[in-house]
Amino acid sequence: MNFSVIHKDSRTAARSGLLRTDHGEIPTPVFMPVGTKASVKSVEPEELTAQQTHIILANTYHLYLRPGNGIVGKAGGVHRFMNWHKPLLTDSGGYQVYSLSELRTIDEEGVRFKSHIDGSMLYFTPENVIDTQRIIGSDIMMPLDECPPWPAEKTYVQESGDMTVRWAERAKKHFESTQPHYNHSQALFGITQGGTYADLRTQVSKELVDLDFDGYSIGGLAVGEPAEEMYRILELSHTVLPENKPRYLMGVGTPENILNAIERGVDMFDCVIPTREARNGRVYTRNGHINLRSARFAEDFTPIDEGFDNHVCRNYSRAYIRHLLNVGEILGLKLCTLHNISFFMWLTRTAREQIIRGSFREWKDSFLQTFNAGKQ
Ligand code: PRF
Repeated sequence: MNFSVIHKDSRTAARSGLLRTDHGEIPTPVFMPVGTKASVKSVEPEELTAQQTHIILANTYHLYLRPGNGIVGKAGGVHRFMNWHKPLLTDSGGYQVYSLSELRTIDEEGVRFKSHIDGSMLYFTPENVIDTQRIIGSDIMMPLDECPPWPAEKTYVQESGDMTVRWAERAKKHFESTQPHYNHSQALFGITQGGTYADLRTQVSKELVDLDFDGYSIGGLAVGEPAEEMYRILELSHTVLPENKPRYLMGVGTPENILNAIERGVDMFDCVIPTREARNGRVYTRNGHINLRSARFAEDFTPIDEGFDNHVCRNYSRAYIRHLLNVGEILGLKLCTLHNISFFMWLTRTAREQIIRGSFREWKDSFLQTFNAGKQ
């Protein structure tokens, strides 16, 4: 993997870059649709490509539980298994263990937890989640970390952050002593923690920078803290993380969060918002989001976003998609998903173009003004 910053905004910390992997190039800033279980729900890989998706995210935790390393290995890795031949990033599973499983116990060695599928007891260590990601064959891997809740006592966040750094060191060592299983190289990012405590966040970030990762994920944010707190930590991260390495803000977010994070130097994002909300009928337009299940769209034969150039807006009306949702046709969920993915890809692509053009700030302000004015 190789990353270059191509253009730096003169008035903000925003930058545009190019991330090169053996599965292709990723222009940044970039949004990564979530395909937790090796599927972006309801969408085929070629349809993702048609919506200009460059990279997707899958989860080590889910794939380890089902179908398991044996089957993923026999398939020749997740790219071949799911027929997605562009870049793939995997989360380590740490975060999912904390949010999904019961009975977890964390100690220095790793995290023991009960599977949310069959109740069996499982164990993740910094080393074995690297092994699993070697089998998955993701282009970009994440180390095991611990994401404290918000708010949390400072002493807890400190101890947890220190442990995340020790785990990152073990992950890096194991990464360096193992080889990819397939014919492409794999990168390993570090994940910063430290909650919203500036001194802890700085300390963890610096220690990870000393370990020299291929990129840096910013974890432990968007866990319930006010957006302003998150932005403050991003500003701090910008000053501590190396300029020539990609920065990935995990699990973010709304269009507003994404643009504000780009303004503060973030390059990569993933979030379930576009895909999950689509399945509840919420679709994004440049005038805010609307819910297509609403009766007020019953006779609205205009596209979701008039003049928005994507497959769904060119071919279908609000009334038709509302009808599909109303009668429970699965095509309704799929069209909403395709549209939202296309919208989020447009958002980060346009941010990139505006950074290159030198007009990011103005564009962002005017986009958000229109977007927030129309929100309902
Ligand atoms: N750690 C990991 N994955 C994550 C997070 C984290 O802190 C977050 C927090 N927003 C989302 N996904 N490993």
